[in-house]
Amino acid sequence: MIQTQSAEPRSALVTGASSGIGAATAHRLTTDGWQVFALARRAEKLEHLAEQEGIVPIVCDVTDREQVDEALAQVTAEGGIDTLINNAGGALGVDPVAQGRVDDWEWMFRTNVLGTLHVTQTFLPMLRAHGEGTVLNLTSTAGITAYEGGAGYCAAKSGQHALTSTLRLEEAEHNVRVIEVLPGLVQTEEFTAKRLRGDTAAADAVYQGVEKPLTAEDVAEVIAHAVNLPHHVNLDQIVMRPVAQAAQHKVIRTG
Ligand code: 8X3
Repeated sequence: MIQTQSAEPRSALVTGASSGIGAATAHRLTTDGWQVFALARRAEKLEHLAEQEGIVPIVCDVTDREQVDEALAQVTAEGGIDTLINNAGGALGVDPVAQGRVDDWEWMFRTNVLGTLHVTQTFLPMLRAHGEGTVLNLTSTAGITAYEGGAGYCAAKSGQHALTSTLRLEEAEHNVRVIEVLPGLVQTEEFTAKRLRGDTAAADAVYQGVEKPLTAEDVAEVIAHAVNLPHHVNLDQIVMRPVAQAAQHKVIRTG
């Protein structure tokens, strides 16, 4: 049996930590004894995390390099990290390419791709200096499979997927492992509602009849497993879906 990583205290930065997979990951890691710096854009959404021991909330928009630099200063002052979890991102719109809104595409590229770039570039020197650094990027099955109405999101996640694969090749010589988690259908309070511009009825329909979509906690469990493994074990790419979603186009619905 593989032993999990040593008892040495671990410390992670989690972006997009105010809700969904980010918040669940922050909670999950603290239960394993990690210190977690929880980054999010919205201060009021971070308040509930501040109450949990082991979590240091930091207000930061990952698309703003100056704010990311300020986050680095705070994390440095408070002991640093060995693990970076790039979770911030999201989807906007389900339009076909013919009608896709350029603003939506730009937002998706800024948050998913450039946000990951800003935070990764900023924290890489710290991760290299640690000697056993880890970067975990939360992408999506949309990054490896196209589907109708998904072009903007698929393109952004595909870009983040390519960034992640490249980073793994480049950072191995610095002993920084690079993990990619690619979830399929995950039901969270915000992801689909935001994508569908607040149309909660349409958002509910996405999950209708799917008995058990993945939850944020399911994904957090997998992330925790991957980063708790001994550092020489690199789970390169973890594709995870609910059993009811055999493929992007094949979702089993009951009722
Ligand atoms: C979300 C997965 O299937 O909505 O990252 O594109 S999907």
